[in-house]
Amino acid sequence: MFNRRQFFGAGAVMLAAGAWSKTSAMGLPHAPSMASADMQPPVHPTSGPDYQPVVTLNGWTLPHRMNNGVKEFHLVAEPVEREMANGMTAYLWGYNGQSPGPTIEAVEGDRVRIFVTNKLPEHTTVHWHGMILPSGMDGVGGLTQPHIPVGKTFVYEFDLVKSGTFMYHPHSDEMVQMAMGMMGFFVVHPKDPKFMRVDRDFVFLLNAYDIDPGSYVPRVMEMTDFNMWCWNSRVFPDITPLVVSKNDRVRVRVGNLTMTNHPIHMHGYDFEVTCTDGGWVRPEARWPEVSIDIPVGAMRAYEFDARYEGDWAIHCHKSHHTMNAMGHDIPTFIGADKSKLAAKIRKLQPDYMPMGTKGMADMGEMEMPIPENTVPMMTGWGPHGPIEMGGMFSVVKVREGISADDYSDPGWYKNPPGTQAWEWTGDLPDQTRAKDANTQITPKPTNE
Ligand SMILES: [Cu+2]
Repeated sequence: MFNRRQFFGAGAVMLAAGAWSKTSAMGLPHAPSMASADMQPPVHPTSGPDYQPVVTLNGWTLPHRMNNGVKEFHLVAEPVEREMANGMTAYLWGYNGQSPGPTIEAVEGDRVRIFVTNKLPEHTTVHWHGMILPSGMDGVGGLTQPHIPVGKTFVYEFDLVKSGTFMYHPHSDEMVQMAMGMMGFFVVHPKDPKFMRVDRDFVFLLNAYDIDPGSYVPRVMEMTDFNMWCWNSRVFPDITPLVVSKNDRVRVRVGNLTMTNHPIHMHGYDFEVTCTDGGWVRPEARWPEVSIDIPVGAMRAYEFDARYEGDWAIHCHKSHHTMNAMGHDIPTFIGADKSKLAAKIRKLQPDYMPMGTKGMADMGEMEMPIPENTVPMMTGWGPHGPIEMGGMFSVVKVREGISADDYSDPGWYKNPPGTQAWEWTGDLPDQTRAKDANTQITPKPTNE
């Protein structure tokens, strides 16, 4: 066991010893594990102040127990198998069976005691990003505590002095452990149930991996060239839709633990940032947005009133981030005449099809043969054809009369007659620009 004196400092030993012996008497809290990558229903409070619980896209909330007025949680850092999409599983590191770890929810004013058991093959710690707490609880291995050795359990205990949206992740071999998926959300609800109350509250973390198609383990040394752009270690078309009842007040909390910024864009609405990982934004300090840049190592929460029914896209506006694994070395062939080349290649490989001469849209439509354990670069079918997206993309589905705890997919929106883009079937005026759809934009070769 560790030396309690190192942990709490000499002055606090007596108090801490009291707290510790009570805890020991109860033993470790249960550490539930989640096998599913499906979004789990919100967990309403059973004691203390009321709050609107969050839902974690393709995730879940960690249960707790009460021990003499302290909320106790048990995180287990361990290797996990995460289903990133139907047909693709990644071998990651996470907490309690999944990556990201479960969302921790508590209330401003709570005292929390969080047990962290290390079942990784190397040491770890947990840092509570954005929390106001004693230095010795900050989880920086080597600086504020010894690293948690393999097989050991450490205890973090502190008061939640402010409400807001925080994150947790290791501060111990951080590059590797975060590249392997170790992260989670920590939501502290306001003590006043009426303060900043919403009807639906969604949370997700932006994370990125470099996983070669057909393989299972992320390349942890990658600095910039990631190929799996995820929300909660999940990619489109298998990210849970954000289901909302018309006229709900909705909050979306987005944390960024990737190595680049992500401008998150939501269609159909304008909205305001109401919270960062630093705290709530005063009403007079907010301004309207339709895209919010989420900086690296930061959280932004925005809110809107769901006045407009429909299926509204929500996605990262960096278009390479709405793609799944792809070969980054593919040259651009738009406008290139590959017919002669295709004929030559077909002599060697009869099935060869030239790709990308008119853009890449054909990739969304074709069921291309792909290696095992990967997902197509762009995919997903909507009610009107291929959606041609991947990665950081989902749909906000606003419908009339969805009951409070119902987050099940209502299917595709049926646009009322006269409110959907239609095809012009009358006369077409003379085309003054490209007369021929196959116009080549590369110079014709002169020496063939
Ligand atoms: Cu992005």
